[in-house]
Amino acid sequence: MNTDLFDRYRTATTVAVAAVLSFVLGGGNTWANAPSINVGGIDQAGGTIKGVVKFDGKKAKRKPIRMNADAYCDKAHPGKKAKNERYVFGDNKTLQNVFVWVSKGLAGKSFSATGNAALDQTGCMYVPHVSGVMVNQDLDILNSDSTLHNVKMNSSNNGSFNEGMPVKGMVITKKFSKPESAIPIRCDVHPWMGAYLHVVEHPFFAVTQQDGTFEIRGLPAGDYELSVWHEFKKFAPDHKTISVSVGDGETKQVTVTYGPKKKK
Ligand SMILES: [Cu+2]
Repeated sequence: MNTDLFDRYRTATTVAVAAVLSFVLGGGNTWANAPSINVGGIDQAGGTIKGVVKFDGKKAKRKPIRMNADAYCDKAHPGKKAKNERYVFGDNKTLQNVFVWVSKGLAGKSFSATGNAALDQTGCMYVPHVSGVMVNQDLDILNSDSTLHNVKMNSSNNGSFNEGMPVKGMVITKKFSKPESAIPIRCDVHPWMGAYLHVVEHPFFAVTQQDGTFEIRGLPAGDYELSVWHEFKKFAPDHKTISVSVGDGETKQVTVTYGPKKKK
């Protein structure tokens, strides 16, 4: 997958935001969920939650995606075909693309986003496949492909849109005024393209990497509940919420294990 352009774009955004935040806050990394989401207003001295999401079960085989309906897309993956991202496992029984967020404990506190989040269309895939933005944070949707994509979001709380993006390098910017879990994003031109966007009232969320890890930094000291989401409804977590308390400068470690959902 060609992610060069996205990486450059992301790096540029990150550097710009880091510069602004360094000026305002006196240096250091101040976003909770680098690299794709940059947010402000986070207390550097706060607590950290580190975690890993495991997968206990038989790893289902990921199917290669047939992109031959569009020669551009097909050629974008020479040799190795892109695979369906509905479930992505790591080598060590881990699960990628689990969205983790603080679902309780921040009532009465307000946070504002600094910098834009980004969603790229590259190699006829969405990158990242699962991501989060803050309420009212700008989301830049980029087309890095020399082919037509249309971005269709059907949201329950934030309205819907469907816009064509015919030109490479085109960017459209959207924002979402209400919290919402897992807004599906689709492209009508390429039926295999799919992504999910979560809209959160604060910056304390993360998406698991392929090794299952995630990290939420800069939390004000306090008692919290974390929630987890994964798109494949045949999987279920051992606990949907996790209670965790952090103090200033403290790091807590949590583990969540997904497995095949038990039949009722
Ligand atoms: Cu498309």
